[in-house]
Amino acid sequence: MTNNKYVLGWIEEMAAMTQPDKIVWIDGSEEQAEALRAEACSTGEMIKLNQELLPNCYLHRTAVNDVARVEGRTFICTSKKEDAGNINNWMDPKECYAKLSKLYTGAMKGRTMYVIPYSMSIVGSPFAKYGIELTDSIYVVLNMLIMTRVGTNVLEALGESGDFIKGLHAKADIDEENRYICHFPEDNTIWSVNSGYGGNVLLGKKCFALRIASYLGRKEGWMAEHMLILGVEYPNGETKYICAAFPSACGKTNLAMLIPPELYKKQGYKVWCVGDDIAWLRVGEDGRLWAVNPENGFFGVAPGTNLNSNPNALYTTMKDTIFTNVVHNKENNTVWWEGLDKNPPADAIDWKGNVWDYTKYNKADKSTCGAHPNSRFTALAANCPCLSKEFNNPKGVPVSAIVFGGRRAKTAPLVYQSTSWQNGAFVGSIMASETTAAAAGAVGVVRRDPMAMRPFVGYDMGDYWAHWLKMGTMIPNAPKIFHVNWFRTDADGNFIWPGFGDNMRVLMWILARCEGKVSANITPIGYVPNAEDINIEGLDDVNLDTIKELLTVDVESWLADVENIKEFYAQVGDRVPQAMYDELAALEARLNAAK
Ligand code: OXD
Ligand code: MN
Repeated sequence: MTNNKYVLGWIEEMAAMTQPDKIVWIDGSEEQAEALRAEACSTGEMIKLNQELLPNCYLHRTAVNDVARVEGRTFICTSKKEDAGNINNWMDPKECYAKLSKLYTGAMKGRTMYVIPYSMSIVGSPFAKYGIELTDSIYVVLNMLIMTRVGTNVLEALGESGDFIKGLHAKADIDEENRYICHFPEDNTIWSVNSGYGGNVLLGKKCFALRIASYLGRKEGWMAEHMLILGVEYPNGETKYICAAFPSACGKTNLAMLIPPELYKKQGYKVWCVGDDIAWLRVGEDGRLWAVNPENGFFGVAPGTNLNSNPNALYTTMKDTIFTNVVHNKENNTVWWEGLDKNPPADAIDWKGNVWDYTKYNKADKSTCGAHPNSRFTALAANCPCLSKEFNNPKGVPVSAIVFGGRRAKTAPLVYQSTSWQNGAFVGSIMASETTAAAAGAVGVVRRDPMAMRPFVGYDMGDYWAHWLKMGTMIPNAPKIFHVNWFRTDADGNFIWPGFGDNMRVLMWILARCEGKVSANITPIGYVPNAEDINIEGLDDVNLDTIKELLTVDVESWLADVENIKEFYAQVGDRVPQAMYDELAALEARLNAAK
């Protein structure tokens, strides 16, 4: 498939270590994919679903000990510990290569090594970066065929160059104790062993497109961010783009595929999805910031996805999809998950492969769920009904606004705008979510998750913030930066804001601000809307007083938050830029003055 000596030499070395019986190159063709699907079904690795109801859809179950990303076993292996920083786990590269080499030695005996040449972003685009993943899992191959652009054209585009990301994955024994997801940013290398779960083994996604790419972005002057990208089309046909970063479990995929409320729909507004998870951002010749989604599909959480919460995601999964760890509905050979509808199948197999009795399901006890709470669909972006026509534009889309968000019961208002790029980067650095009653452990514990990148920055967090600040000086026409919180609760703990499609009402204020079309109130934390400027037409349970409540800035709880931020900054360590400390001190002073 190629004469590239860097590619061939590296594969030879990895094959000598892992000792596969055969090596198969993945060419991106449908014939080869179909043969692999058939092989996976013959071994039980996948189950072919009802081809009339779910054409080209399959079900896979991971090992029960292997259902999520493992942050505790994820390492950034830079030669100097301080370059990985305090927030990441670090291992010395030499030590890590030696340790993992032992785990890889002979790990592919009796198995096939698949060679997957793939591109993140459109092959040939100025944004594109190439990778090769070596894996002994057909499931990984089939997922990569959905999530990235795979094929011989990648090798052609790479030519003789050694500039590609080398990813090695072996399932080995799926042994939790020896599971490692290791990144060597100085060597463009990722090694993953003893897992078969998507986030740990689809190396193009979190490992490459965020951890390694964030490192490359810093070196090369661009940004890799954990952000959705959506376009709002106005009735006159013009489209404005927004990138948004939220910690997990805050509805990123739902926002990316938002259905406009009737009020906007009837005027001709439309919302288009460019991406639901990752954005690569570069400064364009016109001085604006441009974004692409480097992925080719969605690796979305299934539970809770339904015709109300996210019809576009549900339609996207109705063909060409791999479901992982959901319920197998034996009645019609389809799938089910909690929150899909109110009709759990009577004849069903749960995510562990056991007979599942839905009458024993108790919402408060996750162990009774039929689908794992982190069960997933891997679906092609091309099948998404609201996919933006710019999805395949190699230039990307120009970004008007960057939105950060968190899950805060009281502190953060529904929306506010930062006062500058530097202040916006500070707002990103203090992003946080509170644990909810739905999760195990204490309720209301604040987890700081800067820019939603806490588990995904491939280097020191303080240096990452410095890169954000530097980027601000490189974008003459920078997007405005906002913060939203859909999760304010009343005294009884009920959500006040309806969320979902109605979030568009907030996005419209954000875009109006970007165009200078609406005024706002300056508060100690930034610009907050005049309550009248959030359009509530057609909302039953929300009136002007509700909006006023949602927009209040409670000085005391913000001052308590400032103390928590100081602790977090201290934890990030001595590379926190002085500008961030200046922003923090200025915030504290403004809050004290407002007491
Ligand atoms: C994801 C995540 O799977 O952020 O996208 O965990
Ligand atoms: Mn994500």
